[in-house]
Amino acid sequence: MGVSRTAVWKVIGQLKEEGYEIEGVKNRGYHITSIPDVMTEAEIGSRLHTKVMGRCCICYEETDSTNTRAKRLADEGKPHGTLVCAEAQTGGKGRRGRSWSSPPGEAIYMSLLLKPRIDPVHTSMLTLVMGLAAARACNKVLKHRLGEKAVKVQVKWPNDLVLEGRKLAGILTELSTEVDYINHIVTGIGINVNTAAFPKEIESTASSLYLATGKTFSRAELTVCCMEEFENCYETFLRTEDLSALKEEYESLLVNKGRQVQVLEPGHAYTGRALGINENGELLVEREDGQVLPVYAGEVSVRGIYGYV
Ligand code: BTX
Repeated sequence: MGVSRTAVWKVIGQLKEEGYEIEGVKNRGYHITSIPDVMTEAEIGSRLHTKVMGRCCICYEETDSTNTRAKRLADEGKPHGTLVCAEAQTGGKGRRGRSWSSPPGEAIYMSLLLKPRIDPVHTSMLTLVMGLAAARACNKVLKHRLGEKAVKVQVKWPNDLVLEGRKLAGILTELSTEVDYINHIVTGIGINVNTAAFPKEIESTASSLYLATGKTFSRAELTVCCMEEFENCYETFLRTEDLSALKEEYESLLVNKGRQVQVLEPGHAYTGRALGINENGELLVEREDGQVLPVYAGEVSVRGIYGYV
C-alpha cells in the first residue's frame, strides 16, 4: 500500500493516545481490541450512512457552545447539514438565558446547521422534529441493548426529552433571518448519556441513559442514529412544511398528553389539560371552561402542576 512500517507504527501510537486499545503481533500486524467512547470525526463519520445530515462533521475537545460555533461556521459558509459536536461546553446554553450543564466526556452536545427554504414562522416546528428524531434514536439504542422491556424515552413539549419523569435532553433552536428569508437555523441538542452524577441544582430533575439503566452507551453511535432519524423526519416535515405526517407518532411519545399543565406565558399563567398537538406543532390545552387553546412554543414554558412533567 506504499505505507512504511514506521508510518503505521506512528499512527498506532496516536490511536493509543486517543484511548484505542491495540494489540500488536510481531511480523503479523495490529488488532483493535477496544474502541474508546469519544466524539470524534472518525468515530462519527465511519458509522454514518445519511445523505446530508452530518456528512460535514466538525468535532471539538471543548467549545463555548456548539450552537454558537455552528452559527459562526454558517457565516464562514459551511453547508446545510453540517454537524458540530463537542466533548465539553464552557457556555452551554438553554432557552432564555438559562445554562446547560456540559461537563466533558459523558454526554452529547451537538448542533445541526440547516438552511431550508421554508417560511420563517415554521421554524419552531424543527424543535419538535428534532425532539421526535432524538427520542426515536434513544429508544432504538435502548431497545437494541435491553430488548422489548427497555425503559422508554418520551418527549415533553416543546423542547425536552424525558426518561422516567426526568429531563434526559434539551433542545435549543436558533434562527438567523432577513424579513422573509432564512439565512440559517441551528438546532442544538444536549443528551445525558453516560452521566453518573449531576450538579446539586438539577440532581432531582435530570437523568441519563446510564442512571436509568445501569449501562453505558456509545455516544458516537447514538449521535449517528440521531442524524439518521432526523434526516428521515426532516424529509417528511419538508413535504408539507408542517407536522401532519409526524403528529400521530409525536403524540404517542408526548409525556404531557392528558395531564394537567401550567402554561407560563410572558405576563400571565394558566392551567389546563394538554390534549396533544396540532399540525403546526402547537400544544392544545383545554382550559377549565372547556375552551381549547393552541399554545405556540416560542415564549412559553409548560410545567406539570405538581412538578417538572
Ligand atoms: P431549557 O432552558 O429548557 O433548560 C435549561 C434548564 O435545564 C436549566 O436551567 C437547568 O435547570 C436544567 N439543566 C441544565 N443542564 C441540564 C442537564 N445537563 N440535564 C438536565 N437538565 C439540565 C434546554 O433549555 C435546551 C438545552 C440545549 C442544550 C444544547 S447542548 C448543544 C447545544 N449547544 C448549546 O449551547 N445548547 C444546545
